[in-house]
Amino acid sequence: VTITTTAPSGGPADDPTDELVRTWGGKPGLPGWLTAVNHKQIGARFIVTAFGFLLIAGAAAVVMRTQLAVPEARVVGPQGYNELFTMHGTTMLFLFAVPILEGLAMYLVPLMIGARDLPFPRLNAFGYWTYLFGGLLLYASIFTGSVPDGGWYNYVPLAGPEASPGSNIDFWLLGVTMLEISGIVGAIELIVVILRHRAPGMSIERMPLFVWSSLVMAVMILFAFTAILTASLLLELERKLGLPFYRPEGGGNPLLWQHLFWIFGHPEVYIMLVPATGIVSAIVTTHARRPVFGYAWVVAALVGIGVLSFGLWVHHMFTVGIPMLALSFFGVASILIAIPSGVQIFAWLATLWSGRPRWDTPLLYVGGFVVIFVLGGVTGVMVASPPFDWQAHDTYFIVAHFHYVILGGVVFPIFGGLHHWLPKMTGRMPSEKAGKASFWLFFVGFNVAFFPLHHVGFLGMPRRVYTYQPGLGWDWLNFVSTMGTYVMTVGIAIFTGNLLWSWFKGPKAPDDPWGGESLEWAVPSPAPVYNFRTVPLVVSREPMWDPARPGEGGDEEDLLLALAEPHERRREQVITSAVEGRFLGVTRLAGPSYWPLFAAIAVAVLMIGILTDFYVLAGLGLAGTVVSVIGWLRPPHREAAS
Ligand code: HEM
Ligand SMILES: [Cu+2]
Repeated sequence: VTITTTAPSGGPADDPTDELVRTWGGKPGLPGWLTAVNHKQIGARFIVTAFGFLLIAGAAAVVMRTQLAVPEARVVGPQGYNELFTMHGTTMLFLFAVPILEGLAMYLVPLMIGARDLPFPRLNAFGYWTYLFGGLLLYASIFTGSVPDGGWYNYVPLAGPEASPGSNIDFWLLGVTMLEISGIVGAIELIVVILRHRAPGMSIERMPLFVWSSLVMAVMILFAFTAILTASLLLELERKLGLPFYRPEGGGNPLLWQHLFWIFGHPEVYIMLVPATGIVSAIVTTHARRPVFGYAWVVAALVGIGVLSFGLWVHHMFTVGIPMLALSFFGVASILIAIPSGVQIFAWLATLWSGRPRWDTPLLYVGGFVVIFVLGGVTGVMVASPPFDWQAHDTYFIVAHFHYVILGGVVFPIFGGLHHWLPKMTGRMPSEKAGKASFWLFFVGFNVAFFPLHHVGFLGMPRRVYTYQPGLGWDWLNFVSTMGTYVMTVGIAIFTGNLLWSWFKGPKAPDDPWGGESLEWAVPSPAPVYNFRTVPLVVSREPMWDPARPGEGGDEEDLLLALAEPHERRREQVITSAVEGRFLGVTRLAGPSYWPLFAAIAVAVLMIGILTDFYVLAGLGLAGTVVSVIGWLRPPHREAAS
């Protein structure tokens, strides 16, 4: 492959931009939609679908809080309540938080590192379809009347074949298995693109912190999702074939489930939190208009959290009868993780302090995040101590604690990030007025909804109860909490309305509306399908704040490696070295194809076959998966001919 440096534009007849669109674009219409592989299209689908699931899970939460507003209410019964909290928790974690964060990373990371697409575009499309079908499978349980009801943790033996003979738990295990596959696929894409396809010159210490956080998230997903995938498959084997993995009568051990589950389940919290802090770092840098304070410390904190979080899982099992020494070990480790989290908080505060912060909506959401997350961290240190946990275990104190951490720590940054990056995605600006209103309603409503739950937990109210008796001192606290939930719901509705309005009707966005520092702001809004006309050469950590901004052309510093001559119509992407970001060569990426969609359908058929004990169907699904994968790997003859 010849690498030439060319001027950014040719003559009108040979417009390279146009050729690039034709090289990187997809088919028009419905076929184009079904065969799409571009990282921005797939990323946007993840974001939109996950946001839809947030609204569904939020609606389930509103029903639960309405049921709990007054004692002995009859909005739902005990079985309905079990189903609601199971679907709420499962949807929030597996269908909303992780997919939206992976989707944001899929969308933004290639733009931030100067790449044109993710390294395995068809695999990426497959990841989206498995995610969508996994979610639909989970929700299809509504139509068969067997909605998962074992909590998002599905403890055995209650989730085992004897105590849960229906297919409720099978829906959960098989649906979530598809979501796990999708999560792992996304993680592989992100790891490879970050380590191999950064623009030349972007050494590892010039990577934006959002990219760092995406890398840590992806590595964590690889390990954690493998654990839950294993756990679910073993439980499904126990349920369908009677293999005794978790049943003591056959030599199994129910605690094996808890260990495998929490080896995934604890890191899961940080899988969401780490990229959320990456969003926070990006917003703080841009809106404080200053490079982030203590970059190296923040990177160390991200990596530290990633490693440490795999050593804490037993704090979810402090009450199951663990030896004293292990209790102390896991208690101390749980307290330790507050240190890297604190390092990041200080870095952001120092950046804001020494910068010139502009309190636009994204930065407001960051402010809300800091306040709520610190409160969640304080209660986290409290429950990290086993004797305290023995008291608080399974009470509303825990519900309050983890909603402070995940809602404050994850949803606030995501909302800030959506407001921040939406102009790049849609080419239109959201309304600041509506954004600020949504923030204050969400922030105040959240605290009114969840702060009283700490106290009602101390008064002994257990979690996962569908109702309670009057006169226990819980009544007014629950009522206040439910009112707060309604206020928060209005805030979320305004936020959603603002996004939709701006997407279709908002004023046109400039390329760089906030004066950002990283490369995604170098390209037009919305980003063109090929991202960068020529590959940028990176010489600093904040390329957009360099005297010679990339993409403006003219300067030598600015430019830029052209790939194959555009008229050759090859989807090419540079390969660089993992640490220094040295240019190593060029690779070709696959183009649009139906095969990823077929493969995901086949996987869904396999799952439905297992679910319905219809093993011929399962066999067909398996065969279809193999055929589809062969189809998608076949060399693209037709493409070469054109
Ligand atoms: C939109 C505002 C939210 C409200 C009003 C809300 C409310 C609730 C309620 C009432 C419960 C049931 C408590 C019980 O009976 O034990 C619950 C459980 C739970 N929530 Fe939320 N929640 C919200 C957002 C979230 C978010 C954003 C996440 C995660 C990203 C989340 C994750 C969970 C989990 C994992 C459970 C435990 C489910 C289980 O025990 O199986 N929630 N929430
Ligand atoms: Cu934990």
